[in-house]
Amino acid sequence: MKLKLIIACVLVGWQVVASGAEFANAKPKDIALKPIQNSYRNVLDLSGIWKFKKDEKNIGESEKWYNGITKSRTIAVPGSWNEQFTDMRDYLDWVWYETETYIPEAWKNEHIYIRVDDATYTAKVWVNGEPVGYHEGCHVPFAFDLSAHIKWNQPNRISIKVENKLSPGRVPTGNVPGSSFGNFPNANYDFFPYSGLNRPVVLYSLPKQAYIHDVTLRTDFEGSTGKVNAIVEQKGKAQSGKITISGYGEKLTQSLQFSNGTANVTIDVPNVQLWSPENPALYDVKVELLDNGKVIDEYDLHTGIRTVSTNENSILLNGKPVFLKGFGKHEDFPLVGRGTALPVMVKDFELMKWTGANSFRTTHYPYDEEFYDMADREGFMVIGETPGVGLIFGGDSLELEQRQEICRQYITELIYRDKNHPSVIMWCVANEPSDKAKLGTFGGPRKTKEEKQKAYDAFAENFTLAKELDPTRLVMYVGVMMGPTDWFELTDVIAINRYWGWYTTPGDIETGSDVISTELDRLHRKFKKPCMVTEFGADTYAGMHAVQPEMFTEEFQVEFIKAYLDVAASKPFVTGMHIWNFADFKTSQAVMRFGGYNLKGVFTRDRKPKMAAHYLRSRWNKEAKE
Ligand code: BDP
Repeated sequence: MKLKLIIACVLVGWQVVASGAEFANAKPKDIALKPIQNSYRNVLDLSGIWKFKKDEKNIGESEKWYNGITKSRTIAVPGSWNEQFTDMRDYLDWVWYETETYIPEAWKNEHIYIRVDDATYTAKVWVNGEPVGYHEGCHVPFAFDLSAHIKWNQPNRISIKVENKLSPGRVPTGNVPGSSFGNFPNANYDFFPYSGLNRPVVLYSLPKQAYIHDVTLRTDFEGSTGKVNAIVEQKGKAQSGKITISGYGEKLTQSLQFSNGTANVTIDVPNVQLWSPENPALYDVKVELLDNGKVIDEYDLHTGIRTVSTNENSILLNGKPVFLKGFGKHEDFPLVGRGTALPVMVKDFELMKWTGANSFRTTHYPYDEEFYDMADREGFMVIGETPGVGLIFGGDSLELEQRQEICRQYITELIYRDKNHPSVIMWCVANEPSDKAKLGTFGGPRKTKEEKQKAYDAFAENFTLAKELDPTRLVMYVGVMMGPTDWFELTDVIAINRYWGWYTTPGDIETGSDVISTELDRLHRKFKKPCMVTEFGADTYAGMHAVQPEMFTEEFQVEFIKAYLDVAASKPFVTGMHIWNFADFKTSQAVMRFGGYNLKGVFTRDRKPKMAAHYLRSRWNKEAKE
């Protein structure tokens, strides 16, 4: 208890030092609704060319760079800085971004917010030289109220200081002492630690008198009647509101009565069109706030009516077993790094559909929000993952507490942000967490019994939080080879990443597939839950061939994938197979990463198909017809 208190005090102290007393911490609830443009709300996208400057010595604040940076260079936002400059590929320390904008006169009587969709890893924001807020964490948005800092009829300066240092107290972790990962930069994961403002920065306005702060839609159905439960939260004091659901010949309106700022209604939708990959039926949802009968705010979104559950063998969508065919992916592309690149996103959906896939996991962090809208429309089942990759339960207790804190924050931010997407059927709270005392999944001593229990309890807390925030979806984590299996007690689906025949018994696909087969049987026998292999694959140098399959050739990749898919097809309790990876991607440098790339893509990094992509296309499309 005493220790907990000390840790908490140190943590609070750390935050004050790190963020400065005047910087407010971001509130996760403020990102619950994506900014939209309609008659009551406005959005001003600040994407474009910004000023940029390195701050290697961290002197920017004492030299007041927030009053304007001098001798700056030019950077594109969104985009990762590591790709844009010849001297900054491995630079992960402090930098400053700056832009200026006028704010429309029409926003004068509104709340004005800034939303940064991704500042990896920590960010401090100033407006017109005044501190506004601080956020820690990668690939999740944050928002701050700027209303008090705006200047009218003149440019407003927005300064954002960002760094992405790899450290054991962060999630994902990096620079862990004694780590056996062995890569540079020394991240505890293989994808490249792309840094900076990877996604758009927008300003947006919300009506002054009252605005819709959150909308949570939960769906169900009985017979041919769909049920949409809507929980609407307002800020301010609108007298009442209404919600309208329309689509497929129906237009259903219900009034909203608020008590302590929240209204809760359930709407019956007759002759429901259920959402599924075969029929991604979406209904329009309009939420309005009213004052004396006059509309004062409106939020527009969509919903797909569907349920998700499991039985012993399968994930059930709308009560029927589904098989998840697809990939683990990355947001990764030449020149943009991890930056938002909408044509690449559209192409990826095109190619996934071309292979016959119906699903993907947002490995290893939440993606740009456009992905989820697209998945809703295109009928993809998504496993939404937090940035909890390479999570360890070793280190000192302060680091442990810091990691737990940020994991809880990520789960909250992820669920607040993505909860209304019918495509998202499962939350993944961590990829390959390890209970070893040291880092390096394959190295390091196992922890003592007490330490293991502590790790289990901490991990269980994350599951409980996810279930509390969203009782309607499945919750899982992904287990690592040779990792703890007792943690599967916590999950709805047993998900494992396996490379038998690649990292072990390299080149021997037959032995590898025997091992995965036995292991799947054992896991299912023990836990009686549906199983899926969330990663399996082989590095493949596009254009390398051999008559007899040999590691790194296209033939080997096809045989490896085929062997694993055949094993899965023989087991009725396997509910999905995700190939690692959709496309080759940039990594830190390591002996196992030729040229600084993970080459397990079935497409090359520039999206050309390897033989395996053609193989999947013929196999998965044939299966769809059977
Ligand atoms: C898995 C990780 C994934 C790696 C993959 C690999 O989850 O991020 O890229 O191994 O080694 O353990 O290719």
